Amino acid sequence: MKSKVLAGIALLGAMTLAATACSSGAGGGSGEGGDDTITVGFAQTGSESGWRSANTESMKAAFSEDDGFELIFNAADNDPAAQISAVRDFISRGVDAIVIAPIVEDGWDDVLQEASDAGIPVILEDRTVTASEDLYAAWVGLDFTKEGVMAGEWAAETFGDTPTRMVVLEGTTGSAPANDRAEGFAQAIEGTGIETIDSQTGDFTRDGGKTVMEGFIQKYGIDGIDLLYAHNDDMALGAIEAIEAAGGVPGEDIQIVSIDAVKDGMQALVDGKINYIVECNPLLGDLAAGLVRDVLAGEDVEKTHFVEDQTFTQEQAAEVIDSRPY
Ligand code: GYE
Repeated sequence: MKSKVLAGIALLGAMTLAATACSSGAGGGSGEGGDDTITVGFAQTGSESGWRSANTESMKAAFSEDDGFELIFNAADNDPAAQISAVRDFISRGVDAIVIAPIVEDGWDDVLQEASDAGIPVILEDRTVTASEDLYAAWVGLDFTKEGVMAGEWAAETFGDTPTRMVVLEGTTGSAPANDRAEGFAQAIEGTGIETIDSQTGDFTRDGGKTVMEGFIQKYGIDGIDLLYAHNDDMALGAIEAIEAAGGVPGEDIQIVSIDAVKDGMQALVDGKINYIVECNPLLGDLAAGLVRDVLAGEDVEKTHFVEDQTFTQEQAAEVIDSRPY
């Protein structure tokens, strides 16, 4: 509601500006970069996964020129120091607002304080930080702990008291989704027969998942592993390659539960190579752009904005796979 009203106001503003530009006759020449253009610096994590590609696309579509934005996009290739430098660069360029998808949770206090001192509001999307809430205007994203709980509940129901040897492919070390998905899953499997025999980071990438899974298979053998919990689909997809290369049948010899529900992951679920997927919705662009507009308009916005996720069995995935936008 609020953002709709604001969009109306912005549109009126744009029309006024267009009218002024016309009446000033030739040579206005400022093109799309008129005064009402909102310049936003977006510090993306990198391009580690299918989820990330869908998120970047959603952000670029929402922060488009047609919608009155000039987006300065930076992808930090999963390097926290490079991401902080990108934010410092946005501050020195004097952007109107900064949006960050923080690679890791810690280490944000100084640069967020610098943005605040420069009077530039920061909106976080996707991942969270440990810095004080006072240092950013709002956050929009998913409940990663709940995602872990939902994945763990499936594992608890599937394996119950049966002694089960589980390996875990963790997301990027120090990232909010890796921390929270581990915690939520652990809560949900407490008291079951599931034992974590190994857990290592695959950095949310397909290659990382493949390499780490190869190591697990070498150490425990296909027969020594019953269950894989992958913090995202891409790592599960890499692990599937490793299991197949070692002569195993993913989804049968080793059951797999993962998080994201991107196209390739859903296809593997339909094919029976993954057994269960918890969704993580990457389409956060419109919500982030709405928050930027509201904050710049001086609106009071809620600090945290959770987007709902769902879960998919193999049958459910088969029903929806063709209609999903990512
Ligand atoms: O699950 C993973 C991506 O932060 C929620 O990052 C995001 C995670 C997502 O690389 O695929």
